[in-house]
Amino acid sequence: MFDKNNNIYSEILVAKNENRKLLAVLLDPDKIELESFESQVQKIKSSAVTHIFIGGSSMHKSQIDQIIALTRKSLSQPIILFPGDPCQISDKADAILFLSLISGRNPDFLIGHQVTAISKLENSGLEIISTGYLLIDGSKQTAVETVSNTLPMEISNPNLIVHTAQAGVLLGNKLIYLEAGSGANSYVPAPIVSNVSSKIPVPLIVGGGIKSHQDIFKIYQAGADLIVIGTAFENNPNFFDGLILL
Ligand code: 1GP
Repeated sequence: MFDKNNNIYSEILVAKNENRKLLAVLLDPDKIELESFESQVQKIKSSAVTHIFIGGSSMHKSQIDQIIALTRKSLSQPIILFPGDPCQISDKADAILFLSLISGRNPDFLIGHQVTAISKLENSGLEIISTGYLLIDGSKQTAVETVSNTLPMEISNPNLIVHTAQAGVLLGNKLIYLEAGSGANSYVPAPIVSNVSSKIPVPLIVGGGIKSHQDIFKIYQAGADLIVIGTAFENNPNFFDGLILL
């Protein structure tokens, strides 16, 4: 049996309807040093972060359960898996972005890993949120591109990006995620975010290469409902200081 509750998704929908912006911090278990993790958690605690995403592109499971336990001890935000591979699924989280890499044409990342994941998801209690995931060129080869063996979509063809997002919604995805890749040199351009946002009824997540508060507000203004920050916080534990959401 799959968990039928959709509390986390419902809250994201409510926030979208109220035009309340959401912010996720991405914690990559392979990059976390357990010794310094508690101080990172305290920084998140005093920040505007609304959701915790856990995951990465690497194939190693490493310390996911432990990271979730430490996170849950101090933080009340929902913990959502953002897995690069089924081995990163942990039933200790609250929900999972059930991703399909719809920008690519690699069947493993469109349906293969999803099928493999079922035995772990069934009876896990995780809220499962189907998410159409689009990798967009961020001027740097990123881990998603390497691991998935797919090319990012060119920003010179915005119509194809919009149509892909629309097709993702028609296929039943409840979220669309525009991803420039972790550590991208450039984030998804605001006009593309705006174009996609105006054409889809579901909440829009944007991440990859967002490095300043100014970038964050620009992308919110363009229509993102939830922004994901990974590298900027890894590089600077004070990154969220002074950031107040709209
Ligand atoms: C990656 O969108 C996330 O999947 C976050 O990217 O690490 O560049 O913030 P950054």
